[in-house]
Amino acid sequence: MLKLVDIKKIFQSYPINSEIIKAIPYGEGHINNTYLVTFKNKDQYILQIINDKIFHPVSHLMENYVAVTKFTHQAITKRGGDPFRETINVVFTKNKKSYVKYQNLYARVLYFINHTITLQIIKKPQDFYYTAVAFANFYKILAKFDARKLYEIIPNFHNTELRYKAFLKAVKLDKMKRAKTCQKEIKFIIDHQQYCPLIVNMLKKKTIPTRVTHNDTKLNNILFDEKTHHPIAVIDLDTIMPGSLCYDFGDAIRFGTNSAKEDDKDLSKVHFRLDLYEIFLKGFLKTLGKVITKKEKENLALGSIMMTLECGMRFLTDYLEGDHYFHTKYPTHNLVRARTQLKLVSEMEKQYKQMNSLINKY
Ligand code: ADP
Ligand code: GN1
Ligand code: MG
Repeated sequence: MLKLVDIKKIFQSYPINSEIIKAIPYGEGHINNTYLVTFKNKDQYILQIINDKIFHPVSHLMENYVAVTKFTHQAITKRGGDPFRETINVVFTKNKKSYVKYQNLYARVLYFINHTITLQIIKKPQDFYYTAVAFANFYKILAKFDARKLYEIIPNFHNTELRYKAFLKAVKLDKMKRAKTCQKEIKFIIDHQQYCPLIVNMLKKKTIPTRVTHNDTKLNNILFDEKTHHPIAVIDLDTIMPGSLCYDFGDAIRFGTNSAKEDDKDLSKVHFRLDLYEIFLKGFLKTLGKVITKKEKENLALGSIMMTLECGMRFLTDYLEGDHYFHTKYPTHNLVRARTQLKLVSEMEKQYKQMNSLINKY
């Protein structure tokens, strides 16, 4: 964790004429380190220490980030919205830079969107309907964004076939000697390998289009108004790259339809909620209208299973490799996460027919 003195030093690069009175760790992200920083004059900012092992070079990441946020800012202004509330805005340094290097760290500062909350689990179904509407509107905005302006900051991010190969390699190397503790999970993934190339191949054959997508459509990457629970902004824009709508839909389903937390140790609490799937599907399809193709629609249920399997596989790979990717709080954290994902996959498979027939309903 950063010390207050270091946070103060980072902010010396920024044109803010006040004194920091408080800085607290903020949010539940697995990748960056996020702080809420409060100044004496009551201004508040989000400070993020960028995970430069994952996002590199940081200059490319921030070029993407600035391009996308400027574009969304303009689109929101055009539609008469509040561009400082409905999207992320980067604060530039005194030297007009979008990030600073401090010692061996890379930091960026964002305008804090206040009076908002993030949800880790759906309690009111309507919140999930609005999550779908928020993401779908975001794609509508980005449909006009020129994908050639973006660096593929994590190449093959959702190439499930390559993720599977990386998983097999981690099992074989068994660097931490942990494979013996997760034989059941390893077998489950191997038994489900047939899913891995399906969407990648559709993209390759252009059966479904490659679009500018978010690639991390977790419920906690949406800010909701703290009082009305209306969706305010789509955040966490580090992974915006060319991708598939089926994956983005699937990732939102993976996280949001879970009746328990992503890292619940009690698997008896973890269930795939078909009712929430239907609500999200409805909001997504109604908002996207003709933007989504027939083939994409047909593969939304498949995308949900695949993203959940992929995520389970990624957590287990990281567990086997010694937790170098996702932030963990205890040694089996990634294994616990993998288990919830694999349980969800098996429940989705049992309800696959219903998942598909609901698509025809909307
Ligand atoms: P990570 O990649 O680690 O998930 P995020 O960009 O999602 O990082 O930020 C982590 C959390 O910080 C979010 O889930 C949200 O709660 C909070 N957050 C991030 N940016 C803002 C912002 N501009 N205003 C308010 N809250 C924010
Ligand atoms: C990470 O950044 P965060 O916590 O929103 C990860 C996603 C995973 C997710 C699993 C850049 O998301 O791909 O699906 O954890 N982000 C990156 O919870 O790898
Ligand atoms: Mg996040």
